[in-house]
This record gives sequence, C-alpha cells and structure tokens, in this order.
Amino acid sequence: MKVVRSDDHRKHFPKGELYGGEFVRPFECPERWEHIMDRLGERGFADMLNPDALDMSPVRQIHDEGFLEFLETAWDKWQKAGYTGEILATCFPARRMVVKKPKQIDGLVGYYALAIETAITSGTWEATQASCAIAETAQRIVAGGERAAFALCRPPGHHAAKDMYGGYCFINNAAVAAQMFLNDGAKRVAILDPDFHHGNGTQDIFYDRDDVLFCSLHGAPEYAFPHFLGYADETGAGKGEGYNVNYAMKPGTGYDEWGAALDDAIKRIRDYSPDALVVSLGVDTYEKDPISFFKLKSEDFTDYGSRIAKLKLPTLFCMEGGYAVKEIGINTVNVLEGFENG
Ligand code: 5XA
Ligand code: ZN
Repeated sequence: MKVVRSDDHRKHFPKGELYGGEFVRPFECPERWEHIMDRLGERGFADMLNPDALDMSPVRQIHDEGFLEFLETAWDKWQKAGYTGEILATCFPARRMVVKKPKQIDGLVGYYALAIETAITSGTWEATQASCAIAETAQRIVAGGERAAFALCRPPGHHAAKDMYGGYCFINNAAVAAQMFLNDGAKRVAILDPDFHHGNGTQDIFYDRDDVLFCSLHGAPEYAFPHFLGYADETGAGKGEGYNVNYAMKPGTGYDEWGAALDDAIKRIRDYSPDALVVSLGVDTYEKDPISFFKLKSEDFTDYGSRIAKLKLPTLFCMEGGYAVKEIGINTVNVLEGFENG
C-alpha cells in the first residue's frame, strides 16, 4: 500500500492545549507522526510519496469561503492585534446570542472555533494545506486504480465542519477526498469513521446529501467530545435522510460491542453499494489512549482492518486521532496490515 506523507506537518506544533483547566503540551503532537512513520518502516511499507501541490477547488466545494479566508489570514491578524501567544478562542456565540460574523480577530476566532483546545500558530495554515494535499494525492492513487492508499494526514480533519475548526482539525481531509471521488465520476461514496470521537465535521458537511453515506463509531456525546453532536437519532436531513449513521457507545466499550457496531456499519455500506470508501482512521479507541474511554487492544485493530477489507472497495485511509503515542504506530499499521491481508 502506498503511503503519502509530508514533513510539513511539523509546521503545526502549538505549545499549549487547555485540558482539565491547565495548559498542557498538546496531545496532538508531531511525535505521533514520527511513531507511525517508524512503524510503517519496520513493517515494510516502503512506497512513500510526498504530496502533489494542493488543489483548492475540491476544498472550496467542502468549506465556506469566509472560513478558508479566516484560516489563511488569522495568524497575521492576530499578530497585527499585538498578541504574542498562540491563537485560542475566548468567547463563543452561545445560546440566545447573535451569530453574526464579527470584524475583530478575537470575535472571528470565537465565530469559527468549535472548541478551545485547538491553537493556531504561525505554521498551522501551511501544515493544514500539506495535510489536505496528502489526502488529495492519496485519493488520486486510489482513483487511479490502486486497491488502497494511506494518507498520513497531520493535522487531522474529521471535526472540521463547513465553517468551523476545532478538535485539532482545520480542513476536513476525508470529506475533500470523498468529494474528489464524486468529481471523478463516483455515484456514491461511503465514509467510515472508526475514530473514538464523533466525526461532527463530516456529518455537518454531508448531512443533507445522499451521495455520501457517513457512518461514525464513537464515544456517546453525553460523555465524550465533541459533546454536542453524534447522537444515534441524527440520521440525515432532506434527501440525506438515512445516510448518516451514528453508533454512540458508552464508557468502557470493548471490542465485542464495538465490533458489532462495525459489522452493522459495514453491512450498511455494502447495502449502499458505493464506488469508493474513505476511512477516517483514528486509533484513539485503544485501551490506553489518554483522552478516550474505549477498550480496544492492539490485535483488535488488525481484526477490524480485515473486516473493512471484506467490502472489497477502493479504499482511502486518512489519519485522524490517536494519542497513546508509543502504540499509535502499532495500532495504525495493524489496521493497514489487517486490510492488506484481509
Ligand atoms: O478525533 N478527534 C480527536 O481525537 C480530538 C479530540 C479533542 C478533544 N478535546
Ligand atoms: Zn479522536
């Protein structure tokens, strides 16, 4: 399986994340990428490519123009305001407030952010563009006839909505790739999101569409980030009704229950009969993940990779979350190997 990767991910490295009332070193850190690369190397994934230049046209099909302009210019505006720290939101349009786009940078940050843990720094936009270029290049590899490709995206993407960033995500890489399959002539595309967190951004983007089936397996929003989306009764709207499927699971969920949800998602994907599959590959379902509460073991990742392979679809894996840094490489590569041998 070809792997697309870029050193430019290092340009996004915020110093701090607000967690439990303290500023801590961000869980989403460059070493995650290094560990995955090391493990890919150890396991013989030698076909590694840098991405082609980013094509903004599919990105514009997915994201709001004002939002993209914000991501591109936020750092300059922040500096011009005289701030010396990293960009963090300090206020939001909460209930019964007016959701009008402000002109001043603090207001803009609150308008476009969905969570405060995600800082923007000087290199965030460049790293974000590289991450999306990785997904685009990997999509072209699969669209060109390869059975699968792995897009080692960093920063990740599945929380990024049409016009919101947060949960470490800025551009929704998986959504851009799905749109590219459609642009290439696919009639239907499925996105399977086995990351521990609900893919609220992907849901937001495709909620009223029937050309993309979205299935997300995640920690129930009563207990888990992003808290305000991801319930099982969110099933799509308008012609998208029935094409959004949420499997919200409780703290302590192990592989038996999780695997049953995966099997159901796989069945729905098979029934949908898509032309391509995009997997939002997060491995924060792992039992030792520091910010999650599922109980998957390393061997379960191999098993579920092989279950996904049974769909026999052209498949693009886009990297999302996973913070048990030591094991992130093992678990990620286990999915890919499970798929290849499945
Ligand atoms: O998949 N999403 C993540 O792993 C990010 C979660 C951020 C929680 N504050
Ligand atoms: Zn996650």
